Amino acid sequence: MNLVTTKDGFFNITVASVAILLVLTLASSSIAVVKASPGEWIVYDDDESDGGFVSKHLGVKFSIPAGWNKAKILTVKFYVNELPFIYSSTDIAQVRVHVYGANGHTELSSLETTPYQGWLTVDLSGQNIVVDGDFYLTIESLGETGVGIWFDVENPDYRSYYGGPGSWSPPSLIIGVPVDLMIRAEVEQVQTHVEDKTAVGGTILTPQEISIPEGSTALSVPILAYILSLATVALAALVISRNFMKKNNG
Ligand SMILES: [Ca+2]
Ligand SMILES: [Ca+2]
Repeated sequence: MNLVTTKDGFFNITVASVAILLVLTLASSSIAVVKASPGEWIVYDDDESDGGFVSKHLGVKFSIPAGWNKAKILTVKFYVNELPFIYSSTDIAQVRVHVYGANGHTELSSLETTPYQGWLTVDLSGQNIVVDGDFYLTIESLGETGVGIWFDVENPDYRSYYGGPGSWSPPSLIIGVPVDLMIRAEVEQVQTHVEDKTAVGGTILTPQEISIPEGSTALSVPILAYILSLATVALAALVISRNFMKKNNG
């Protein structure tokens, strides 16, 4: 029995809307559940330079924060005190920033940039470099002279090197005391997430690495379950009401 009344039309639209909501809710149950993770700076210097060290290639070995399994490298900062030059004091050479793995010679990424004095900041977030342990961040002069980096002598961490991949040496070999070259890394925790395969209507996904930038949010399973139950109750109520109206009208 088809009733062509204003009320019946209203119900048809409402039932269709609830059905769409249900479909959307079921589809969204495959959204990953992860927590936002802000970037964190790894710093081995005390923020007060005590001298500068010049070399063609120098860097620092970093360890990801305690308790982290994986980290994405976002930014590197080099405190430059002397620029590399090619032919004259006005002709500044490019530098190449390298990321090496824990062994100090497996290159994970590199990019060329124009150096400047002060905190030379290089964005590596677009390189999508994910590490699961130690890594090296280095700066290589592409000019005829080296590049100079400020260092700190207090509380040395024995992580600073000059030379090149496979042949790193501590600056103390030349200047006699251990130093921390002022090179810093910003990293973001990467969490490994396994999708809930029991979710109704959810797509079965394989474990994946998801990196959530600061300020991002993700819907949680309890919220989705709540929406789903509300929609189900609303749909049931509408169907009952409609049947009731049909009986009364017909
Ligand atoms: Ca110092
Ligand atoms: Ca230190």
